[in-house]
Amino acid sequence: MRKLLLASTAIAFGLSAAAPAFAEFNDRNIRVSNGINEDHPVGNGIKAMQACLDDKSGGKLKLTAFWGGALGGDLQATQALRSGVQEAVVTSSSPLVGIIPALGVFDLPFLFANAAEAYEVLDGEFGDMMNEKLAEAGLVNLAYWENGFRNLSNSVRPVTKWEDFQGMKVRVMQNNIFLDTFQNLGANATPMAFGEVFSALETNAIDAQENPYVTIDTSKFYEVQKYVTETNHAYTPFLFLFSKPIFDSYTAEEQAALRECAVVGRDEERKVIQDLNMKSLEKIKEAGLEVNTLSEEEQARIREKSMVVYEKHKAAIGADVVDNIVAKLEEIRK
Ligand code: TF8
Repeated sequence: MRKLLLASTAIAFGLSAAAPAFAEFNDRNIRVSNGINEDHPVGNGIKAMQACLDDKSGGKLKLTAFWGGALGGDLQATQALRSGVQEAVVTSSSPLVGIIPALGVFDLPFLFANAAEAYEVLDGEFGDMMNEKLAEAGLVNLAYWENGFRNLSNSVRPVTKWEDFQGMKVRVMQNNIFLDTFQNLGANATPMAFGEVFSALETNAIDAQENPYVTIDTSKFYEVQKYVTETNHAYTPFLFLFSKPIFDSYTAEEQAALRECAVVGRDEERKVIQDLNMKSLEKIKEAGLEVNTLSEEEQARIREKSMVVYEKHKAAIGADVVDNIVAKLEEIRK
């Protein structure tokens, strides 16, 4: 017994002398701002990311998530990252187009046809190119997480053709491409921060909004809406952004762990969204909303009508960026 004890003590000392555990890691409290609520799949992604970070850093890198816009909206939180006063945010790309015009490429209507092609573009060279532009603006994108395909909800009438958008007061993200897409369909589009949407719908200041089913579910928009149409008009990614000034002050090991674990979190989040999407739709139906789809002809008609938005915004986004993604998508679809 005594021998055994001595032996194991020797091993313990030997180990700690050779390599003090996690010496390259410091205690870090990483605040992660979210506009959506904790029961959104981003919550699952952050849990998976934390488990990965615990492994890699021996519990030294800690994520503290804030939900429901508690640390401010997407844009406000992103500016806090740029000036180095907050560590991280999970945000849609769309409200950031005023800072990085090229991100507007993801707002072009009907750009991606399905999630698989979005993943290929975002997780590949094109996504890396956008990440370089983000870095120039003081933002490190650790990974592209999923927001998802956006669908329209409203409180006035079923929407099954583009004429139904006529005069409808639709909240859009603070972004000119979304504004034009909905004006072009005849809607009365109103840019608004996400945090104001629920009460604007509740008080009928606006009639409609557009977001993926999981957001209509977890942000409880179904409580204040009567109709939903599966429009799939855009796939806007989430970015897991880190403050570049803060990131640059971290050790190489800490940086690598954050990048690797953000990808682990991304995969979990995407998986949970795929599962939850249809469950959220069921919940929306059970809450009494009328759910419509667009006929194939109508889908083609709306898509056709929306193509003017590409030409109109191409120069502002960057002609090279638009041509690049269009060519990439053609290649994927071959
Ligand atoms: C929107 C976005 C938002 C997200 C979230 C608040 O409609 O889709 O749901 O950016 O962070 O503003």
